[in-house]
Amino acid sequence: MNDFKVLLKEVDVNGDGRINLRELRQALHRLNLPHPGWKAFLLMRQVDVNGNHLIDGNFEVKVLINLLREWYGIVIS
Ligand SMILES: [Ca+2]
Repeated sequence: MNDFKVLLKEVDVNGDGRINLRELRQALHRLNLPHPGWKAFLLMRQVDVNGNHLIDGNFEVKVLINLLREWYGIVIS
């Protein structure tokens, strides 16, 4: 498990193993990224492939990690 997944787990406040918009915003905030609220909204729109308003499953996490690299240059190994 990499650091980002650890972080996601930490911000998974309700512990259901999935990340909602509020939890994503907290994750961006913890990473000291600018405009966490707005960016979380934009990220969720792209990452939530199955449209259930949660980041769930390895595929969506992978999409999220790719976007963080594209948008912020954050490399998560
Ligand atoms: Ca989803």
